[in-house]
Amino acid sequence: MKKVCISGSGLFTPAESVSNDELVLAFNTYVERFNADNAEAIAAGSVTALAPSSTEFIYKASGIKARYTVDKAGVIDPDVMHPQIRPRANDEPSLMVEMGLVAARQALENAGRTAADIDAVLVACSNMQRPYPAMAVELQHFLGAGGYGYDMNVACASAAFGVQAAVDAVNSGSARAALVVSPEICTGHLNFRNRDCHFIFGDAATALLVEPLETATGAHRFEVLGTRMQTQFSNNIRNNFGFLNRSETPHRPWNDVLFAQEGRKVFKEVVPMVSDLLIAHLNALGIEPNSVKRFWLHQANLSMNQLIAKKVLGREPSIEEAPIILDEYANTSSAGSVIAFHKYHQDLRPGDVGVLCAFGAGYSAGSVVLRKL
Ligand code: CO8
Repeated sequence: MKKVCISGSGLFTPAESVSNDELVLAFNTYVERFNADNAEAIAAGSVTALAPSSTEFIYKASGIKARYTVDKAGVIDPDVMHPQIRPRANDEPSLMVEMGLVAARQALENAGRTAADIDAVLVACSNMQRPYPAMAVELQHFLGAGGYGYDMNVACASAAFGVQAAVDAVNSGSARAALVVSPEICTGHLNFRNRDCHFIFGDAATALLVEPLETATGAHRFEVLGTRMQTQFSNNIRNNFGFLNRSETPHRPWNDVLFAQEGRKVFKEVVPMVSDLLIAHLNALGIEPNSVKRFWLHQANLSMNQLIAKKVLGREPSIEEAPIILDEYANTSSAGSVIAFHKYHQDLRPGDVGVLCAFGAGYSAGSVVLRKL
């Protein structure tokens, strides 16, 4: 088996950020209007009054302070409450590809590579802009790469599963080098009128380059010591959007084809699943958890990350050991753990071990153990 490494990473961050205060103002304006418009029915008991959201709750419950979005104006307009995106002609790059290209080019540059050096492009993310042609094939085209591309969706764990597929492809020789690109426009699938989840997600795109260790030349290379993936069916995080929506009779209500979750159940069930996975994976590789210098964890909830790291280490993690980006980015689904990796890997020393770990709907979880060269 060839030794394989991650030799470069890239990140695209949208220009506009929405603070909790701005988001809550839009939500509460919508709530006041709804309650005023339905005052009689609320008084008669046939409609339930909506409750306001709060900045304090959002930060305390999740650790999120802000999120980036592809369109701030639409998200914070109480009459709209979703991003508004210009429809593009078929020969223009789609928005997801435009975001993915920035991250992909940066990953190539950081690895000292060009598009000519790769022959696999995997677009691995939760939210695909369309079913076909594959986003990956479009990205491959605009990047100018040869070989092949395909899309894969394992929700928030997509990037970890993408790394495993890329490692397998490079190992087996089916690709010389492979890019794993995770463009996420989560705000497009978020119900900004649902108090339970209106604050959770943001938009971003990431990329990782996977290539043989022997020939990699990037300044920050990480040998892939092992990958381990796990899935377990759950309806606690669900999105019913799909091509059969048109045919379902009667039609589902619009809010049933957006993101929905039972947040508390997810928290309780995913923490043990992920910590057990990490402990077992490190054990199998003969690595003592306390010798791991960094955990680049999926970024959904601050307390969840702290608890997972605590279960793995047997003590509280420091912020350096398990860095947090969700205060600034919120949950960017598959991009989250890679954003943490991208921003917090340059200080590691040769020999240091780190774990990239992503988890989410499915349930799905993936662990990628890395050693700095
Ligand atoms: N403002 C004020 N109060 C609120 C608000 C709000 N915005 N929302 C809820 N409350 C109230 C509730 O009504 C409740 O009141 P009461 O106690 O009177 O019943 C109280 O606050 C507590 O509510 P919760 O129990 O819901 O609050 P939690 O402490 O559980 O926090 C969280 C909610 C933050 C959602 C938390 O449960 C959490 O983060 N859980 C983990 C979720 C998670 O990790 N999910 C992963 C999802 S990502 C994924 O895999 C899918 C990817 C797909 C991407 C699609 C993009 C759209």
